[in-house]
Amino acid sequence: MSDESVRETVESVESDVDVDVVVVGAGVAGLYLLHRLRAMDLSARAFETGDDVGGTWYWNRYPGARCDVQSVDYSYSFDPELDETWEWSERYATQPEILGYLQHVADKHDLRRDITFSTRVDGATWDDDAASWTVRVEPAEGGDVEAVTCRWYVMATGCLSAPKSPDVEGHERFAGEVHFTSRWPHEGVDFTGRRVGVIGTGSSAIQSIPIIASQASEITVFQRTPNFAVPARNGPVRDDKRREIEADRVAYRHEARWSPAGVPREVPEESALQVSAEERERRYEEAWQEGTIFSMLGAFNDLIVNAEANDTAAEFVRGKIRETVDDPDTAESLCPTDYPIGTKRLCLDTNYYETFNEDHVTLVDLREEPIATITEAGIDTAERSFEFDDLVFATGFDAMTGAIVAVDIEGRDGTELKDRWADGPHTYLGLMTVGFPNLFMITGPQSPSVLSNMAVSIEQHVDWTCDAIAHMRDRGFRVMEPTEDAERGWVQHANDYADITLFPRANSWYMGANVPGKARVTLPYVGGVDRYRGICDSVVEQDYLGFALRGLDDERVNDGVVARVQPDVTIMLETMEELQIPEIHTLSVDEARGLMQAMGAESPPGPDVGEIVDGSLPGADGDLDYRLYRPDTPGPHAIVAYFHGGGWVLGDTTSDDPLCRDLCVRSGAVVVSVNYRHAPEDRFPAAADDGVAAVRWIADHATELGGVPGELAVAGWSAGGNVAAVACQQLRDAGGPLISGQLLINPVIDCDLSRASYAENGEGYGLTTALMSWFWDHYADETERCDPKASPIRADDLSGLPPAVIVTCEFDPLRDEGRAYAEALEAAGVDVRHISGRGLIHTAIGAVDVLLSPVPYREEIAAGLRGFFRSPVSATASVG
Ligand code: N01
Repeated sequence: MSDESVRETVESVESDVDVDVVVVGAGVAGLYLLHRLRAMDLSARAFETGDDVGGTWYWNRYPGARCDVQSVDYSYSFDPELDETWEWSERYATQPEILGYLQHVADKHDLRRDITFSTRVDGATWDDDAASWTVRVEPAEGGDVEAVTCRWYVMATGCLSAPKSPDVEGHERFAGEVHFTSRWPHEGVDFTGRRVGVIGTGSSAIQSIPIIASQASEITVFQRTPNFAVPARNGPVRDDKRREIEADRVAYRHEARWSPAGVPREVPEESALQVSAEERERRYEEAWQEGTIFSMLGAFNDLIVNAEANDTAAEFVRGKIRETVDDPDTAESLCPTDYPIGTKRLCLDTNYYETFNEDHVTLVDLREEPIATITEAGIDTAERSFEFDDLVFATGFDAMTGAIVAVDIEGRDGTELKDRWADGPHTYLGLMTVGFPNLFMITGPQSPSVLSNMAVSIEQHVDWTCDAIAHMRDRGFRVMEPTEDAERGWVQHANDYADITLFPRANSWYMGANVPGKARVTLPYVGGVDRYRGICDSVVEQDYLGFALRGLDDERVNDGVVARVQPDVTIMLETMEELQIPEIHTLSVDEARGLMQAMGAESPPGPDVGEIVDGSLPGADGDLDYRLYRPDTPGPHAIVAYFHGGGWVLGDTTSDDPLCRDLCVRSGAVVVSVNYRHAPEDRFPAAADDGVAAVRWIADHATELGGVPGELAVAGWSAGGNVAAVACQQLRDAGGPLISGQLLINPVIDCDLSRASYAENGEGYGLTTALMSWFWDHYADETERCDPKASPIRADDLSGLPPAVIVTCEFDPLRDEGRAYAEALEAAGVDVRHISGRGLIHTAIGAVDVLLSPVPYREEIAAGLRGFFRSPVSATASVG
């Protein structure tokens, strides 16, 4: 399109609406958005229910309200002058100071002229033909509804702005004063000499209770779930922090943008379980003294993914609570025990726990005596009646989605957003949602938002949104919308990430669990600001991957899914790249073996089994070592003859140790891992012949190995899967022994390296095409490779083989041959269970205690193994 025609299109695009962009909300997000839009020469109107700017900081005026991220970090970075001239009086500024800052920004950039205050947006409807939104606004106190049309509609409504309705029986009955922390009177409340009841013990309550207690004659705190709080240690901005920022402001802000939480800090490399108890205690104490919400959870790298590690931090904080609170019963009630620390928002406190040592402060543990009803005079619990002058509801918010679905947003074909999200939010990148074109959300669900420094996430979302609008405008597109695949993929990725963390274990507002009837899903994206920013950038670099763009007579659909590899697999691949591990196919065989052994020594050992016995058995041409893993349940057990991976070149009885332990524990079977002969010393068909000989010997010696005669499966991973598959064919042809089943995990099944999975995954996912060629070259001559003893899929007859469990992984070059074998076996009448590892790579299943995303597959594999056997087999223990 020529520049001239682009301009004409743009003009015609823009002239048919009242305003280019409607923005809902004039908080931190709305203000910056207005500033950006103005710089882009777009007309914009923001509507704000409050009578001034500030959003969260306008409404949350309860005593003690402060930010829990240091103010030097929780501030805009877009205006260097502002950054240099605004002085924060404290590390954690009070609500009035933060509000003053936002008012100053609005004044400095003359933003108020684009904002209509005291106005509520109560609906918005998309018109597909006109490619515009009609937004209905009305005065906050009621009055005539105005309709405003716009091309782009942005919800900058905040994540914690829709107060949760008070879901306590009888709440409307109370005759005294009622206050909500989220809607505090502007003139403040004087509690001097009054009897106050506070419901809730989240951040708002934890900040306000000590201050209310300093005024009230009596204060009673009704606690349903205790929270973890660490001391804020507020005071002037610390010199070291100030120096760090002033040394290089640009670099500091850059580091924040590319950090996991949006605040520069070192990322820990060690597990809490890797260090001594003394060292752990020392680091937690250091974190406790630091006074930030990031220090405690950032003390080690696994506190939010490993329950055992997490409990060390939780116990440290419980210890502090017990130390601080004099009355042991009250201290115990204040100790959270039923969710991991950090999976409910960690609170930052000033004298919260100390407050409970004062005589006029009472804690009521609602788990022991639930509220029966609120009465005219106060609160009746199951045990007692309380009378109050004031009731404070610190009961929280309908977080992340509440403020968005509070507006009746009607997308294409009349679909209501609240209906589409009834089972939880569906978004692409937390920015847009299918069926609602040109609707952007700033820090929407499934973006890092509340798990990060909001100021950093807001700027990133505003920038991304403005860049997307500019992209459309400059190319004459009027409509932008994610594709269904892209959105489905993102929701999957966000859920996959949450599932490898401990977040789902808490009934938190992160999970939507605080609002009765709300769908339970992890609302924020847990992968971190840095990773998320990288993904958003890569979507743009890939020409807006996952979006459909439509102009007047032009449509471009760039369908696709971003972040398909499982999150922990991605992290593992990144770590391997950072370590610059040499590519095996560039090494000599000895070097490769040395490298594999060194890497194996670094791996976690896998779960404990009942017993490990090393021995040897006769192979096809000499003795072979084996290692036997026995469950800790009474035998005899079914037996699995196992063959390790390593491309017929690498590996030994110990190289698949973690996987063998895992198979043993989960399946309840004895696993005998046999070290067959390796190439290039012993080339084809040595490994295949050894496999057959070993299975025969194990079958013959089942009783003495502690097995049940006749209950024998054959299993293997990678080249070991090849050995296992070949053994099944050979033994079928030889007339026995009878094999109960074959478990082939990412098996090598064919010498053809031209399948699509090689083209797709032959580089960058661990096992490469070059390495597979290296393995084949060492193992077999070209002329031998099509022999079914090397490429079992090429056997003339696949009927009569044992039932099979075949595992393939999405990002494995060997994926398609495994799938093809599963299909071929099935076509030949063999009972086949095909387990397809979504988002996994070749080495994922075996990375026991390294990767969590394959756990459900390991469980399914073990179930498949158990299904091979006639006698009941039970798993010995639960493994993570
Ligand atoms: O709300 P919350 P909040 N009966 O949901 C209890 C941010 N913030 O306003 O846990 C009895 O955390 C509820 O109990 P339970 C920050 O991100 C930041 O305090 O559901 N109790 C809980 O104890 C924070 O996380 C700052 O069992 C009921 C409390 O009410 C988020 O806002 C300051 C109840 C609600 O706690 C929300 O914090 C303040 C019922 N029916 C807030 N219903 C900063 O420092 C609810 N509860 C920046």
